[in-house]
Amino acid sequence: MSRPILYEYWRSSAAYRVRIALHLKGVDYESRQVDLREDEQKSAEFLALNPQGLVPLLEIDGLRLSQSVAIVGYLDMRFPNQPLVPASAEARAHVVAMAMTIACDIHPLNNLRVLKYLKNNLGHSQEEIDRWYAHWITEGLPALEAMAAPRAGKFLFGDGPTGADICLVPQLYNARRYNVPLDAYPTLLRAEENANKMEAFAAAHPDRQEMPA
Ligand SMILES: N[C@@H](CCC(=O)N[C@@H](CS)C(=O)NCC(=O)O)C(=O)O
Repeated sequence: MSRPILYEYWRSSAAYRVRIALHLKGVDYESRQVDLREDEQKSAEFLALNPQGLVPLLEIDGLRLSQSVAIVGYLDMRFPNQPLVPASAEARAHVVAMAMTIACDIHPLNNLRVLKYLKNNLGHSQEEIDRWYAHWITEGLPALEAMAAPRAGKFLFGDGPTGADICLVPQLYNARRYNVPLDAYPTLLRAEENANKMEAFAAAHPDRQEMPA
């Protein structure tokens, strides 16, 4: 296998998910930064790779894969060491539901293009945008805490990391950037703490990425 290439941005939480999965699977990869501050995701060059104009995009096995959850799923099947979803249908549905709570119902509302639209097209102030950002996190995390608590161990499901933790850690990173209080979510904080003790999660942290000049 030639070395996979991850088109990403150091602060992108969707890319952060894929970095965690690559590290958990022990897959060496090359990072190529797409500078979202400069709108490089909308350049003709990048749109030729991913017509959606979003990072991450992973080139692997002669394929171009977009959508972080789909990429994590591909990696999980391609490299079955350290499975990222439980084997039983019922536990799998639970873990995927937790991941989706973040990836479908919190994160997209706070994406850069949404925030830019609120500011540039609808004329909202930065203060209103910050409130918008915090609102969707504050609405989503209590539900996730309630879903996770009964079956969590060291991680959101049991004692090993799953796709749900892969979505959680970047989302909590975002929440902290916007000073969203997190004390009410002990299960989520425990999972985050245990995840960040693992080198795979630590190596994927934005502070450990190469930043564009
Ligand atoms: N559902 C997509 C979301 C990807 C996404 O929203 N990426 C953001 C960075 S976290 C992005 O590229 N934003 C650029 C923009 O909004 O213009 C995934 O999970 O990969």
